[in-house]
Amino acid sequence: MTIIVTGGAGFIGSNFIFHMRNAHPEYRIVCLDKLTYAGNLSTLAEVMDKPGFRFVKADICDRESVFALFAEERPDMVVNFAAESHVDRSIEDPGIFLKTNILGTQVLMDACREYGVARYHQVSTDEVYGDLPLDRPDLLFTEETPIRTSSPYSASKASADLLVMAYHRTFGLPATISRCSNNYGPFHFPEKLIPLMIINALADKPLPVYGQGLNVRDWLYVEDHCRAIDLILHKGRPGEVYNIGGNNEKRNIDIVKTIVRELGKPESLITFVADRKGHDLRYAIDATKIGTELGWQPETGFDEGIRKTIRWYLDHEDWWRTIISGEYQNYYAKMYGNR
Ligand code: NAD
Ligand code: TDX
Repeated sequence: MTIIVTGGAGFIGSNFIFHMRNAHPEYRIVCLDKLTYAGNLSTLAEVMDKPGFRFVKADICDRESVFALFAEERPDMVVNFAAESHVDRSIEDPGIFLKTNILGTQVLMDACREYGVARYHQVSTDEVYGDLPLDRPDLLFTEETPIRTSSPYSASKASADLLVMAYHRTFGLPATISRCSNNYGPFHFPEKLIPLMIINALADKPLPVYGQGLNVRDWLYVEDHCRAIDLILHKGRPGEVYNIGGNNEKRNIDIVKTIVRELGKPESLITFVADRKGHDLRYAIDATKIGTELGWQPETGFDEGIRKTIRWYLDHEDWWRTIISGEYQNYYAKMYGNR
């Protein structure tokens, strides 16, 4: 069994590679990644020279390179994590989101068709459903919830999902889609809420909470997401969408207060800053389908998961210090300088 994992040098893709090597040590895993600002080879250090693993630096939009890799590897399955993934960046510069997230998906699916790949899995997001009101806790996203996107990022992910369904129906591509809620855990890039707050708090820097911090996200420990994708690959039905979520809704302000408390830092570090444009109010996933059909349930509760995550950042300072030492400083100044 050979699986091509795109975007495997990023947060969830790398965790997925580690999961698959544990769960299926006999599989060959080929990671295809462009190594954008979000991709780091140091993340894959522990598997880099191991048998059964290969890293290839390439862009999923580069048809020639992608087809050449498929011709060489003849993969049985492809899992596409490669994407521009940060909402704030998509508000600054949407173009690259459309290119990578939509056209890159097309290239991968064309290669799957050409080489008769048995399963293409698209890693999507709950953000394709738009948002839910804060005062209706009874409402959740199901797989039937209409697509209604808010940001250029979510619009690009939704476009890719529509294309995947079109390739399934028109060409019979054996494709599945998963739509997961917010992940957290090791190797999360420090532009995202949880790692950014951990790293700023450790340096006693201001903790920039957008608006009043009342927006709600449904947090899932990354390993639970990886297990769900593994199950969908092996037991999911082609043409189906599976929601994945943690049943763990939290307001941003409560997440930040938890981090501050765990690190023994003062709440006075919390700074309310200008809100994100078009900021989605609340995400909440109904994961009944994957529970009933495939027997998946989240295993790591939030209290345990956030402690493990904070511990990981304390123990892996080299990893994040390298990341925040370069271009990240320009990004931070641009995004937060006048906020
Ligand atoms: P990430 O930004 O940490 O990693 C993305 C990876 O893709 C990086 O290694 C990057 O180098 C690579 N990449 C980017 N453009 C590429 C290209 N053109 N060709 C090849 N590689 C490219 O992202 P993440 O948080 O790990 O998210 C992975 C996937 O999961 C994305 O598709 C995202 O939409 C989805 N998702 C993320 C979350 C979350 O909470 N982080 C939740 C649901 C879904
Ligand atoms: O500095 C910050 N301050 C703040 O208040 C940052 C970076 C974020 N926030 C808020 C915005 C959101 O309400 O925290 C919440 C979480 O923000 P992000 O970490 O940027 O995640 P989100 O926008 O919810 O999107 C994430 O989940 C869905 C991932 O980045 C996406 O890739 C995934 O599809």
